[in-house]
Amino acid sequence: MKDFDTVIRNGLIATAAETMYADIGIRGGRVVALGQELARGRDEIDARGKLVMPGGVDAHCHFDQPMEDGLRMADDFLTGTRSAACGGTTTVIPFAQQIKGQSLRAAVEDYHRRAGRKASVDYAFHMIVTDPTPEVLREELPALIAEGYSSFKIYMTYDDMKLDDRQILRTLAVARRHGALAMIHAENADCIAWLTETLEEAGHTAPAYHATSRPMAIEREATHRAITLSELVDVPILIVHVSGREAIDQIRWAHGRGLRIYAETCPQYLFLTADNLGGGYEGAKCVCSPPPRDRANQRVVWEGLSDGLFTLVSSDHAPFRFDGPEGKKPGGKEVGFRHIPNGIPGVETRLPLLFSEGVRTGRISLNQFVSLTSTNPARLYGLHPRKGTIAIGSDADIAIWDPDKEVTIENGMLHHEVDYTPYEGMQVTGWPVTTLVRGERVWDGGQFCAPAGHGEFLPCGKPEMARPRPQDTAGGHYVGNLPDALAKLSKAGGHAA
Ligand code: DUC
Ligand code: ZN
Ligand code: ZN
Repeated sequence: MKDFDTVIRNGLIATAAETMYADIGIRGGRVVALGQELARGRDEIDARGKLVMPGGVDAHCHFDQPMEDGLRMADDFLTGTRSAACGGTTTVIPFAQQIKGQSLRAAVEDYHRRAGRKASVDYAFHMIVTDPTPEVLREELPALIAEGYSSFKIYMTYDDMKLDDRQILRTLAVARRHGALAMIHAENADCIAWLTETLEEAGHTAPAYHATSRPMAIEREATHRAITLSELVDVPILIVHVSGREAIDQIRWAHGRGLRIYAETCPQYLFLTADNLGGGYEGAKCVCSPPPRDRANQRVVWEGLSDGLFTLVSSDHAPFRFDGPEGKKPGGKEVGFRHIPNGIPGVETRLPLLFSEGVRTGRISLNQFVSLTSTNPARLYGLHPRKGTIAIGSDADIAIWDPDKEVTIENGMLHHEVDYTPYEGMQVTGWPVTTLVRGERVWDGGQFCAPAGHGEFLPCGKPEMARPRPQDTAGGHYVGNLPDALAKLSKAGGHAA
């Protein structure tokens, strides 16, 4: 009997912590040996001249999320995870969205039905809390956190999803008490509503005005407010899809005060600008929120990646067809920017874009690349060390890269169901040539080759990174364990948080 199911030889392994030449022995879907001249495996992969990295963890993507009437996401768990695998990503974390009036558990159960046995890479769920009723906050959310849904997103905008500040505080208090990580979409809803009305009154409804209706200032204000709410409750939060300088300034300010504010950015804020929303209705292809900014903001986002301000880079893959009545042309019509579904595809291009423009140009190191795209998201969401690293005992989720492969991105080569990519024609160097999920090849030699339904659901642990600091090490400016104090009060018959 062979010692190993698979051995990957002669590659240069890069993890978040180190870079080394070693062979990897895989058995039963896990890494069981790292060393030189390992015994032969049933399957042998020669990675000479290649980079061997942990598969990507895309911790912010939207697949088959329930939409308002007439709209539908182009990717479900089958096609979304296929696209992920072909771009070197081995774990995805999409969102189980609570519809207002629905129980959170019903939303999670519905999302499991949608996932079915369709996925080819492993997946966990974040929740989206849109209706934090007393029942949801007291019973459902704590129970679901304990069962492995240990992160949730809160929106400060979108009429059907937004929470007001008091609701956010109450929900953050639950995150603190039960060890969950809250992700915040930070844009000011009332400012967007007023700017949208004003633009419409002036007849400005083309896609380009989507960016005008959501300027940097409204993201800056909401980012600062989210930081303040997190400070009041004394719980770490993650600001998702940070788009530029003014939001980054707020996060740097918070870090200067010792607050644990994590930050995520996405390729659209590094590679696109608001100009991509121009050019007539074609601009609808790049309508997403927050919108891409300008070149000066791109540079500031790159600096934030280089100097460690950002914890992770996710795709925010939100797939809508351009030429389709369920996508960017609702009912088959070109509509005003208010009615264009927000979101762009990117689960397959996230890693190659960042590798090419980040690592190959020297803006970030190879180890930072692994941290930002795999190890940190796994740690942030309670999946590490099973995911996000190459170590003895970890799942054999591995992407083997040809670092010199030159690729011109075209939608025809991608594996999503969207009929365009915002990155059409961009030239990149470096692409994953083989992807393994728990030791099985899912992408190899230019072919998607995952066994049907190979992807497994991953219950998430309570993330260490979300753990509130003990009271005695918190700075003098903290309110302190206010939720705990309130819990004591409520036990004594007082008012509950
Ligand atoms: N913005 C979001 O908040 N979610 C999905 C896509 C988008 O553009
Ligand atoms: Zn968002
Ligand atoms: Zn999103």
